[in-house]
Amino acid sequence: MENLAEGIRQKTATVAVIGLGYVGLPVACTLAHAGFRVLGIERDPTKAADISEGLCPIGGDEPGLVDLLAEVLEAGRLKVSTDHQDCRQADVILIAVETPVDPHSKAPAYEALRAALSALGPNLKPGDLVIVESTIAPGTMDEVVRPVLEETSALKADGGFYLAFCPERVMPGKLLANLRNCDRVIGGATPQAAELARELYRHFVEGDLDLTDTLTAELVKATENTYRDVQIAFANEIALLCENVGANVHEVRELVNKSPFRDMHVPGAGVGGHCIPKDPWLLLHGTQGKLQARLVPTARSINDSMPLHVAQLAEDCLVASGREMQGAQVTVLGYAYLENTSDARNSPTIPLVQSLQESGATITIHDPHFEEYDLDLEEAVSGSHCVILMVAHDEYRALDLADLRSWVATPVLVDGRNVWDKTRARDLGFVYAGVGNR
Ligand code: SAJ
Repeated sequence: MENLAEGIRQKTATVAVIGLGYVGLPVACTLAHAGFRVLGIERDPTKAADISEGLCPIGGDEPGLVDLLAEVLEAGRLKVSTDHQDCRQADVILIAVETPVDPHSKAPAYEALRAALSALGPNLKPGDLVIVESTIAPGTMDEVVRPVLEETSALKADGGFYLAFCPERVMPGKLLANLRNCDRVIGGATPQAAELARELYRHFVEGDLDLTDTLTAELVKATENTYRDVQIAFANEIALLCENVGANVHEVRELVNKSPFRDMHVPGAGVGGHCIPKDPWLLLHGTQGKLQARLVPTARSINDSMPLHVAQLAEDCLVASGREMQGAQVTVLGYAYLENTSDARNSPTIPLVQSLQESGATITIHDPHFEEYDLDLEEAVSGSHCVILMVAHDEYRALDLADLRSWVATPVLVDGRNVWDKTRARDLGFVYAGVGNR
């Protein structure tokens, strides 16, 4: 153990990162920038080739990542391949592959995780350190990760190799900043493994590094994202309540948050991304059905219902303007799940568009962060009977409502992210409805 600890302290240890996505690529670049020799293992050959060429597959505004990738490739400290055998050269291996849930059963879909573990196992050497960063259901380190690695490596995780779980806390748009600034939880299969992992994260994490066991660390990550989902669901329910009584939820929220110990989240058109919509199911999966959870699934259903609520607002506004959804031209502003990103994983716009199409509307999607939707805004809106804002991109915040008014055929505006002022919109002649502000 001491040799590896020293190798990590002196940055003479070689690090492999399996999965070069939103989590793996920034980590690989950051470790290479810190001075380590890093092997990036990416099973998608096109993506691996692009990254080797310095083409960053992560779109949207990602401060510093493109330059950092160029720097570490230039310095020869990051090498990218599709071959898991290269892990044989590494002393530390990080796993950052996707861990979705099955859309129907909500059970974890660990295909990518199991594939990475099975490919790594035969290339694991005695004394190596394996760190899982992907968000997983509580119990997965003991029930899946450890058994697969022990079986495929013929080594034991209590001394043969070291095993730890250090969940990522990255967010698109802040990938490198979050890596540096966020506190991190490190769960060790053994205390020694946690210590070794801390040695690694010390090189780039300026936040706290809290050591614990793997089950606690698994629970911390799944719980912190479920906490956010439940908080957002509460805000969305208050938004629906405000619509019923004719109040503005955003004014209510602002004043609620002035009272001590309140931090009401922002209601809106839905919850997307690779994390918040699925991590609650990972959390519940850990209970193996022993707990009859009520709050967490209810929060999920409230947040999943918001895009359909936006569709209903649009229908109501069209009817108020003497039209129907059937045959209407509708323009949807925003395809991403989060503002100023090009990430559409579980985007609320997807179920919205599906619902509108099922009601007979013709849809134009506009989003400057996606090549296929990066249309001229005036053209995308011209002739439209209804404009629905789903994502608060800067481009839409900067839009003058008077211009929008002059472009549309029927002045109907549905604001899913409280970007525009209701009074101004109505003064311009729009039939306006906002989530929580009708
Ligand atoms: N949203 C709301 N209201 C809010 C906050 C968010 O409707 O008050 C919506 C957003 O529009 C988006 C979704 O929820 O559609 C998720 O937004 P997010 O800001 O949570 O962004 P993520 O999913 O990229 O990041 C989350 C973060 N988790 C927490 O803040 C607890 C991030 O710190 C995690 O690293 C990330 O998940 C992850 O990778 O787990």
